[in-house]
Amino acid sequence: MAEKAQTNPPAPGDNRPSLSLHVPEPKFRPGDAADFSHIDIGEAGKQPRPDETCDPSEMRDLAYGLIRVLGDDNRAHGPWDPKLDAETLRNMLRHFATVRAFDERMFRGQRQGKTSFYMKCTGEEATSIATSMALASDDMVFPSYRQQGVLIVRGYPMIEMINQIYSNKGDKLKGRQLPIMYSSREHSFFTISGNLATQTPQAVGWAMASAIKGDSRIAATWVGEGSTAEGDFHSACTFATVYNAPVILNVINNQWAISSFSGFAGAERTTFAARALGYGLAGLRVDGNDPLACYAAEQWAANRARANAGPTLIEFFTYRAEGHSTSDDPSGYRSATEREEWPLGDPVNRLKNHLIELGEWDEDRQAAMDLEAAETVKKTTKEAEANGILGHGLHHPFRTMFEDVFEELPWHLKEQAEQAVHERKTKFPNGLPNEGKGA
Ligand SMILES: Cc1ncc(C[n+]2csc(CCOP(=O)(O)OP(=O)(O)O)c2C)c(N)n1
Ligand SMILES: [Mg+2]
Repeated sequence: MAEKAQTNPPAPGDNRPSLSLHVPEPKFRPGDAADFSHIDIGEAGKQPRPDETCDPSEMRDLAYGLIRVLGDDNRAHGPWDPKLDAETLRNMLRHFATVRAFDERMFRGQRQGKTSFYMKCTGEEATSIATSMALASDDMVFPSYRQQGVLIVRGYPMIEMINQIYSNKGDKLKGRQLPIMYSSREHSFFTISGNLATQTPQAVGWAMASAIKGDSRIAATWVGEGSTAEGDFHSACTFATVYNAPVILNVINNQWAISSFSGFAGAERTTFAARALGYGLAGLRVDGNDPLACYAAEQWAANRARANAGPTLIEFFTYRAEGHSTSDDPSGYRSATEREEWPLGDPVNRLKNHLIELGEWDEDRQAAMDLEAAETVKKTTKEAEANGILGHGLHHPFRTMFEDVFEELPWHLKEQAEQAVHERKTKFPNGLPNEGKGA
């Protein structure tokens, strides 16, 4: 009897099969040899490019295939070739070099204790740099935390980024945001939130407001594939399609959400681009490591939005080449050979090789560009360090944590502020160790 109660089998005479649950498991774990031969990456240049105003039902296959422009021969192929001139391609390559150098230095800075946290975008650079180059500089962007490339493209001063990462006295956000959660109204860059996917309905709402006002600016948002499992993302898709909002929903499928593989967000069942179909949205699936394909897809979606032809959901299929953040060690949960076996290569090398193939670039110029990028980042880091680094006390004064929320501070917060400052002075009459002019 006791056993029966524990296993809860079907009642006697009931021949219905017992139900079972599927729990996704990644294909490879540490120690396994990764093998991506099951992934059909298709051929560059083979995907059709429909008119930007076409009905989503006419472009169904584009949600399941992979739009690719750069072939193994390093040449651009097919109707999605954005036909960018060499100067623009070199400019894109320079942004790549800058972001890579920046990521390297900030990661090292975290290890040296200059900041508490950093996140790299290694391998995914094209999904923010090439895409944002295809937008107008005043289109409103609602990024996630791995789109530092957008700020670099928009010319946001690098020192402001580092001041924010160091939470120092130059930090315009006054240390109130986690490092890398930038914000710049002047660069039409919405404040990054750590609460995953909240930016997606915000982007759609902004796009709706832009249309209501009769403005010409569109909105674009970036969200990780893992975050598409959040309810916010689905609300965003519903509002976008219902009101035909001028918005682009960029889904960055880097196949991992910290240590959870993309299967937990639905990747075993269908593509992320295919989600678009259920909502009646235009859906594109793109080789996210192909800078030309990324540019072309974003440009297509921007043209569509500007023509009031509707929103687009774009899945960029890519791979998170490094750890999730400085707090993560991927060797604990995924195969070490995934990065080298990943079939879509490295976006920086692919663009570089394309320019070399065109006779517009060479390895010496690349080495000089990489060096210059590293020097610029180093110099700017030194400048930012003069404003303080983590724990050196050169942060915004302690009491400022009570400011900037209310136009006039309510009495109870005034009391709390006074009490907090008083207690701090009592406890640390000479200031905190290493503290500058705080409190
Ligand atoms: C609502 C919410 N849930 C969980 C977290 C913790 N968290 C931070 S990043 C992350 C993984 C997100 O993965 P993905 O959306 O694929 O983006 P990626 O990091 O790969 O760029 C999680 C679970 C969070 N910040 N917010
Ligand atoms: Mg991810």
